[in-house]
Formats: sequence, structure tokens, C-alpha cells
Amino acid sequence: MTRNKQHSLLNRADEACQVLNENLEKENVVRIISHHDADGLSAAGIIANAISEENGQYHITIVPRLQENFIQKLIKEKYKLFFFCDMGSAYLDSISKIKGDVIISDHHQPMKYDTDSNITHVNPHLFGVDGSKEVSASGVTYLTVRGLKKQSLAWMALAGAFGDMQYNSEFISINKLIEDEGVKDGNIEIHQGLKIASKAEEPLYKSLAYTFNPIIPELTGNLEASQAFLERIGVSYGIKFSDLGEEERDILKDALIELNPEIFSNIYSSPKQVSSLRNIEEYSRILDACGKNKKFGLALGLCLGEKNEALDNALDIQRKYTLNLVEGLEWIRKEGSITMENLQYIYTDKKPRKNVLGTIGSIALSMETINPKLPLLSFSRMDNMVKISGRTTQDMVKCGVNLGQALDDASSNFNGTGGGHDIAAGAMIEYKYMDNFLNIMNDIIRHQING
Ligand SMILES: [Mn+2]
Repeated sequence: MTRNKQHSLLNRADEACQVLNENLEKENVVRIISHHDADGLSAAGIIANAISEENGQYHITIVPRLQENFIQKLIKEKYKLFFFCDMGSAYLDSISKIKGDVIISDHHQPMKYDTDSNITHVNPHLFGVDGSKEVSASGVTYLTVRGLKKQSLAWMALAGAFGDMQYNSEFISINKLIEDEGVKDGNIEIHQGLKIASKAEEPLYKSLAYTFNPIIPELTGNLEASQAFLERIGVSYGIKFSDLGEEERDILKDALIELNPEIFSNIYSSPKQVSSLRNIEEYSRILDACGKNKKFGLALGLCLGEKNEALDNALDIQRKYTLNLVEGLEWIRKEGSITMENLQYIYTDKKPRKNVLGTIGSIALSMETINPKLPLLSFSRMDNMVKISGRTTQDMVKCGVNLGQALDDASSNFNGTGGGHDIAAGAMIEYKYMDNFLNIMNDIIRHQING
């Protein structure tokens, strides 16, 4: 049964590949629209690389979210093929008005729609494949170019899957298929090791504090606690992990495994990359940092193989981004969240913190810095609007919570937009409605839990 579902998805992706190929043969420039997170950027990178390798041309726009007025602009454009990555499934009505061929390569919950149109809609949910765990947009996009023999891009598909948190001690289903293809092709290598950040760049206590995935309870985001921990176990905190002797590495490994067994696990690398981009999870975090800082051209440049200055800039952005995360986590540790009966929330209008609010929220939730039994809404104010990112846990999803649905329903009451996955979703509304919005969300989640 599972096999059948996966096959149906692969077949639909092959149909998309045919549409793409026909357009490339006619030398049509492909209009690519993708999302600004690591998954969307990886997806854009995959399609851009694939088109380049076929000697085709493309024009990319990266957006934080798809908006109706942007689609209206696209409708007026004269391209023959529009390729939406990591978005589009919720806008089928408007997108169907685009003249020309359309491929949607998305993994968000789609709206119900009769697909008898110019759209080739590739979305795992259409075939009973779970787009929040089994494949991300970069994976779906990889599937759409797989027919052109692009197995060498498998590693980039996994970068997107890591970005969308689809790795939970292993990749499953379609992600696993992609992993296997990449390993076979030699562009993905997997070995066991300690999954701590910046092993060759930062002193060890910083490496521990900068490790966000998997989290290290008590230590993630906490420089002082990391230093104290290393002093306690007798490992030099001031030198880099890569400079530690064998014995200290073993002590460290045992002590960290006690805090979180997942810390010693598979490390995914892409051997053909330069050393600072070789670790696929780090790569994903670099793309994420570029995206959050609106450096889309830089991120795409990396995906297309740019080095030197571009690489230095990207690493610099990631360093600053990491410091923002640490500062943000410290803030949540001190301030906590504001709780209601069925949810909790955090709010900020401060500049660097706004960039990382959703991320620190989900880290704080998984570290249980805040109560994991209440879904979390993070509100960042942008002028008269407020951006909301919702996160909860697998346990709460099992209890009935579906944040994608809840944020979609609640935001539509205020002329806003919202949606996403059951476990992680987003919305945007006018700031003045925030209190009412919270009350409605509180009611919706109560109904979801009480079934
Ligand atoms: Mn995605």
C-alpha cells in the first residue's frame, strides 16, 4: 500500500519532468518561484542546477510567502513554464489563471481542487504520503528532475529535508529513497559521529551551546552552562573539538550521550563540496541563515557552486544568525511564554529577535524550556502586521492538534492568511487583531483536542 502511494507520487513527478523537458527542448525560460527557507532554497537550487545542466535558462524569485498580488503579477508574465517550489498548493484557484504550463512542487497541505487544468501538481498529500515527515519540497523537486538523471543532486534534497525537520533519527519513505540514491551515486556519505556544531571553527563550549539539532538539554543556547558542564567532566572547554585528544573525545561522547542519546548518530556529508559546506545539516543551516537575512542571491549562488567571497559572506551571516539564536534562547529562558488555557505564546517587535522567533520557539519547546503540552504561537510584529509561527509536538498532534488547519481557520476570520502542517504552520494578520486571534486560536485548539 505504502509502495503504491509512493509510486503514484513518483509517477506524477515524472509527468512534471516531461512538462519541464518539453519546455527545455523549446528553449523556454523557466520561471521559478520558491520559498526563502532552507527547504525552498534547496528546491530552487535543485531545479536551477538541473536546468543549467540541460543548458536551459531560468528566472528565479524567492519570496517569504506566496501572496495573491504576486500571483496576479505572474499572470501577466509571458513565460511558458512556471515552476512553484515549496508553495502553491494552497493557491490552485489563482495559479490556474496563469497562462502557460505550471508545475507545483509542494509538500504543504493542498486545497481541494479539480486538477483538470494547466497545472501539474506534485504534492505527496495528494497520494497519501505525509509531506511533513516523508518528503519536503526539495525532495519533491528532486523527484521532478530525477527523470533527467539528476541523482547527483540528491544531497541537496536532503539539505531541504533537514531544514524542514524531517530527520528524526533517520530518514523514512521518499526521503530514504533519495538518501539511497545519493549514497549509490557517491554524493551522500553517512558516518557515525557526535552531531555538534562548528567542530573545526569554535571552542568546544561554544560548539555545544551552538548545537540546536539535536538539542543538548541544559546546554543548547547556553554558553555558561556548556562551559560549566565541560569543566565538570574534565574536558578542555577552550579548544576546538577537532583539536581534542582521543581520550577527551571519549569522555565527552559518553557524557553527551547521557544527556541525549541522539547526539551520537549519523552524520550526512556531501564529499564533493568544499570542507565548510560538506556537512549537509550545516549546509542547510547556512541556507536558512541566508534566507532569514534576505540574502537569497547568496544562498542560490552557494547552491550553484559559488565559492570564495560568497562562501565567506554566507558563513559570516550564519555566525551572526547563530548568535541571535543564542540571545533569543536566553531571552525565552528568562521571560518564558504567556500561557492561555490551550496554548502559549511569545511576542517580539525587536529587530534581530524577530528573525529567529519561530526557530527559538521550537527549540525552547523541544528543550522543554517552556511547557511542551501547550502548542506555541510566536508573534513577530512587522509594521501594522504580525507574523505568526505555530509549533507543537508529535504528542499534541496525536491528541488532535492541527496547527495548519487552526491557523488557516483563525486567520481567515481577520482577512489574514495561514496554513502549513499539523505540527508546524504559519499565518499573517493585522497586529490590531492579535488579541481576538489568540482567543479564537485558543477555542479552535480546545475543539481539536476534544475532538
Ligand atoms: Mn518546505
